Amino acid sequence: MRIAAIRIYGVSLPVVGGEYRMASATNKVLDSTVVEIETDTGLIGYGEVCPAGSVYQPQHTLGARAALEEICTSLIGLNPLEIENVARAMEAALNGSSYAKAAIDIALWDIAGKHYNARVCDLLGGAVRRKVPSYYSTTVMSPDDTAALVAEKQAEGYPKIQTKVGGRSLEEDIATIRKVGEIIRPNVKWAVDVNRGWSTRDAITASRLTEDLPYVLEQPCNTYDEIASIRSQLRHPVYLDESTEHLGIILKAAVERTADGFGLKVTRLGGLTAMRTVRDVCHFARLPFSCDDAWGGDIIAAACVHLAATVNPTLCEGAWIAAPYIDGHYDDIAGIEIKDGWIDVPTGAGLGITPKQNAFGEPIREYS
Ligand code: 0XW
Ligand code: MG
Repeated sequence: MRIAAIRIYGVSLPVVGGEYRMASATNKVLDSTVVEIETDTGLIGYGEVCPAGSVYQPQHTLGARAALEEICTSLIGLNPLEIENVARAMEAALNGSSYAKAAIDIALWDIAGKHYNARVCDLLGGAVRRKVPSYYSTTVMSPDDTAALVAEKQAEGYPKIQTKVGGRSLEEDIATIRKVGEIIRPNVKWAVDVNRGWSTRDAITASRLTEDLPYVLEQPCNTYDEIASIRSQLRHPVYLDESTEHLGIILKAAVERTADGFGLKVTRLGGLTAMRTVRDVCHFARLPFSCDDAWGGDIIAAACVHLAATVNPTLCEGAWIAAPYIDGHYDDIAGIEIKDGWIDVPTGAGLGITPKQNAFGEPIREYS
């Protein structure tokens, strides 16, 4: 089997509810990039990368598309089942931009699943369950609004809630944490995600002033080094998210015990192949992690869910997907949805997603 053509689509995903606010950025519309790989046997695989704007992390939409422009021509004619060989060809064509290569990598796993008539989770080692936990992530809001939304979402059945803070006064952040602390149920996991928004001083202060509350502190400061330097002064477990740019950081954090877990992004780490290794490292180090991406539709959501299905449940922090903030699906029948806070693992071969006719409009680039 050979790669016969690669088509790139740009898909605009307006945020339901108007905007998604984090400490680092507020987004109203997210621009996703869908990769469609067609083989000479007629099999088609899909991948997707959708950074959450251009400030959340160094990855951004136009960067992904420029990187794909550098890479795609050299992949025509390669065997898509030889995922490592295709990865080598991508490395030979372009240094870095793992997040763009991730979209190709995901499409290759989709093709492999369809070829071997297996789900991507089966190829990744096997699913340990039929549905995976998700978590609800609030946007930065007032203390009362945040607490009201958290109450609603935990009543819906979400096993984990992530509350966003940062990008405003520390007093309001602390008041928000306290309000949520009044209503969060003991059996619901809780992360406070600062999205890089606090100085080391703010992080130490906020953690100490709320030390009675049972949350995990996610990416409090901008860099790994900042977080490592205050780690022993914090009163809460620490998860790294934006700092996890590559496997090396995960290894370092595991060895130095700088983090108690991770919020991971499949495309930032380089796709499902890289995430399989990261998963195994986290299993070995007994560090919990989530299987998320920054944003995107059914394709990236399916990739996250397949991966999460293979994670040891005691270490699985869930799969976050953007579906609650997106109107409609690429696949109206098997599109990925959250039901009562959990997500069914797709049952079809590959990613299990069949995009409807014209789901992405006309391609913006085509290589053959
Ligand atoms: C909640 N997320 C998974 C979605 C947004 O892109 C931010 C991200 C996070 O945890 O930082
Ligand atoms: Mg995060």
